[in-house]
Amino acid sequence: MKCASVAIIGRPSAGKSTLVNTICESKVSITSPTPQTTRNAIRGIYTDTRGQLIFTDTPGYHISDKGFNKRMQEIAVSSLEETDAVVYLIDATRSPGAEEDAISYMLSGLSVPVLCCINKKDMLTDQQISAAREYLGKHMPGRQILELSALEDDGIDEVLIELFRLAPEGDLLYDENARTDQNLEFRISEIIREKAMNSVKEEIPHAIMVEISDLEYNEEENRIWIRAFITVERESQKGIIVGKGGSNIKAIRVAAFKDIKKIFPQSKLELDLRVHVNGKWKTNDFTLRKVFCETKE
Ligand SMILES: Nc1nc2c(ncn2[C@@H]2O[C@H](COP(=O)(O)OP(=O)(O)OP(=O)(O)O)[C@@H](O)[C@H]2O)c(=O)[nH]1
Ligand SMILES: [Mg+2]
Repeated sequence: MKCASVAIIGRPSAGKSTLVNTICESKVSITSPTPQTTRNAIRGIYTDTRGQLIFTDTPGYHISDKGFNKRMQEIAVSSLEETDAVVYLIDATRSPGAEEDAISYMLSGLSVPVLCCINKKDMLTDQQISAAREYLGKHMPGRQILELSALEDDGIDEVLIELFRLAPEGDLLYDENARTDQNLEFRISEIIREKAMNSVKEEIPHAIMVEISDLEYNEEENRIWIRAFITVERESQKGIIVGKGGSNIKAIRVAAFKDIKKIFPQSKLELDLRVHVNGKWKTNDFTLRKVFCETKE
C-alpha cells in the first residue's frame, strides 16, 4: 500500500482546484475564473487499490506590489520539502511572465520530486504546448512533463500513475471514503462563496466572505437548517450581490442549495442566505441569533 502527500502549486487560475476536484471526484475546493479564488490550503483525498494520495490545493502564487516576499518563499520551500511530491501546474494559455519565472525558480531547487503538468490541454494549440514544454525544459530541467485537462478529465490517469510510482510505502492516513478533511461549516461556506463569486464581476469577488451562523440538524424530521451570511465591504457591493428585486441572491441560493444538497442527499435542507456589509453584520447577527434562540425556546 502506498501513501503520499502531494502539493499542487501554480499561478492563480492555473486550474489547481479544478484538478483536485477532478481527481477526488467531488467538489473539494471551489473554482472560478477570478484569480486568487482559493484562500486556504485545502486538502483533497484520493484512494484506490494502489493506496492514498493526499493533495494540498494551495492559493495561487502571485507577486504583490512589493514583489515576491523572500521570507514567504523560504516558508513555502521548507513546507514543500516536507511533502512527498509536488505537482507544478502550468496554464499554457497564458504566456509565462515574472510570476511563472518566480514559481519555477522556487520549485527547481526542491529535492522532492516535481511533476510538471501542462493544464488546459483542451484549449491549447500545438504551438502553445511546445512553448510550454520548451519553457519547462529550460526552467525545470530533468523534471517529468505531462499534459492534461483538469476540466475535461483528460490525462488524469497518467498523473495518478506517476504519483503512485513516486509515493512511498505506507498505510492509509484517512478513511478510504474520505474526500477531504475540511469541516462541514467550512465546506458549506466555501460552496456559497463560489456561487457568490461566480455571480459577480471585477473586483467584487475578492470582497466576498461567507460565514455560517447556524447549522442545525433536526433528527426527528431529518432536516438540516443552515443560516449563512455573505459579507461584502461596501453598501454598493451589497446591492450587486442582492441584485434587482433580490434576483442575484436568489440565484446564488439556488446554485448553493444544489451543491450543499450533494453533501446531505438523504436529508431535507433549508438554506437561509443573507447579505451584510462588513463591520455592520456582527451586531445584526447577534440580534438574529437571539431572535432565533427565542423562537427555538
Ligand atoms: N478549458 C479549461 N479550463 C480550465 C481547466 N482547468 C481549470 N480551468 C478553468 O480555469 C479557471 C480557474 O480554475 P481554478 O481551478 O479555480 O484555478 P486555481 O489554480 O485553483 O486558481 P486560484 O485558486 O485562484 O489560484 C476556472 O474557470 C476553471 O474552470 C482546463 O483543463 N481546461
Ligand atoms: Mg484554487
